[in-house]
Amino acid sequence: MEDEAGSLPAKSDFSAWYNDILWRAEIMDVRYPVKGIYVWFPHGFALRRNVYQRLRDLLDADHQETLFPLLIPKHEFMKEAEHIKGFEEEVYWVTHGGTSELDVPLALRPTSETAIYPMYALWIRSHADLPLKLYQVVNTFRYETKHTRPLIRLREITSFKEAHTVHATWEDAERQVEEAVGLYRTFYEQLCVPVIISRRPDWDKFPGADYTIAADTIMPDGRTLQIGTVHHLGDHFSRTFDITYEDASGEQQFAHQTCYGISERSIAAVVSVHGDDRGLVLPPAVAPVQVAIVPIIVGKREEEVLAHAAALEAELKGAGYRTTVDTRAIRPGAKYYYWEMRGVPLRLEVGPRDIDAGTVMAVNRLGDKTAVNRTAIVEEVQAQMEQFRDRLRTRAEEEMAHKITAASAMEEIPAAVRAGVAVVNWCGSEECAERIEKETGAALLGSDIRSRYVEKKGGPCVACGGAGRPALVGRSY
Ligand code: 5CA
Repeated sequence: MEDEAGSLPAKSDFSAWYNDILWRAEIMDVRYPVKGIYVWFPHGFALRRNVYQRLRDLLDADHQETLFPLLIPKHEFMKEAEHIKGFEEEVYWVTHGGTSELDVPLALRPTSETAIYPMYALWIRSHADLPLKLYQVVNTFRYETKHTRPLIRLREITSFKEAHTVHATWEDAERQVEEAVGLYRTFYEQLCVPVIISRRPDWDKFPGADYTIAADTIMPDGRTLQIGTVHHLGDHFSRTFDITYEDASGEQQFAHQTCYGISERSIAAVVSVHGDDRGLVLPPAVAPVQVAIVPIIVGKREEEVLAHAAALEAELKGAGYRTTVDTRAIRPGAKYYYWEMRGVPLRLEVGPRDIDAGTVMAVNRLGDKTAVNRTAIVEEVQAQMEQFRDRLRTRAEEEMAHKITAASAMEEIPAAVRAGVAVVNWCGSEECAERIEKETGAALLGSDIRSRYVEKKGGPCVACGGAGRPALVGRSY
């Protein structure tokens, strides 16, 4: 086992590291024989379950969960012009039932607006039915033509959380957009993953939306990863699908809508932002195993040590910690390596000497070692977890801050985007965004940046010199 330690590529070679860690830490198996489609290992799935539980808990406060069909009839799918334009190259079609051709071809949902909204038209009658806030966690299919990558760019997105809300007015929907942005912020705070919120340029917004707000994180190689989007749909879809309600004075009105989605990119972010040369580093909130107890067995006191470890496990499990004792007949060093690779936040070592001293050796996944008091173990573990989480968050934030560079001239952009993202002033025109892209090779990702790492001051546009406002320029996944 230990011999393998050297073979996880260094994280500085991010692409190699990422590919390798997914199987070494048993997250995804990429050997499934369909391009862009991968398999969750049980350990990866346990991580997924914990991550999505955080998301569900946040949503369940004022959304209801639902489940809509995977198949969408062609005539519904083709109703909203912008939406079709955005997705037509990405849709998988089911055209046959057995050997007979279907009368109505069926799309595998690339997202579910056109599955959900015809039903919303039936369900919504009056202003009393609003707001309506539903979500589902489903698989969606997109025939991606860009380079596919596990957890990042999938043809079967297995963990698509999509929320679809309906409101009486445009302003109500706008408020919902803000709430959703807040919700995503909280979600990523829990994962200790720093995000930059910005507004996508119009040509990059969701097909059929008024505007799109995105959350991006910066990956170790400096490229950005869009890990959540919130869309104000205005009344585009309600006009198409005839989603109307009777207002207080008895008039029929078109509803206003939002939708917002998160995929397993959230897990790619956790893996990539926190992991290191030794493997995964997982925030306690989502780690499948939070505490790994390693008995140090020497000489005659084996039974005593094992009993001690079992009692420790029982106590921590009782306190709600996902705890395991590693009793395998392998050397402690091999166990350390094994649990480090899987990102376990805290390892507890107990041997005869610790028993005699009334202590337990606590080693967190960042390598901090402390002898803690056995009798107060639950409080000690809680304190250790909080400290670890805070360190993880601070470390991730510092790394992100390092990757953001202000660039006041076009020539400064290439160096800035090699390290991460450039913050430039931009006048808002597509022409200037195109020039930036042409001259620097990096894209204009967003404006109206909301991030404590970015200064809010405007200035002359880096392309045309006209009045500009801060915008993000970078290379994205
Ligand atoms: N209906 C809306 C909101 S649910 C929608 O589909 N929005 S989206 O197209 O922007 O997707 C939501 C999020 O899913 C994106 O922000 C991105 O983080 C993630 N995502 C999109 N395509 C893929 C893909 N092929 N693989 C993995 N994640 C993806």
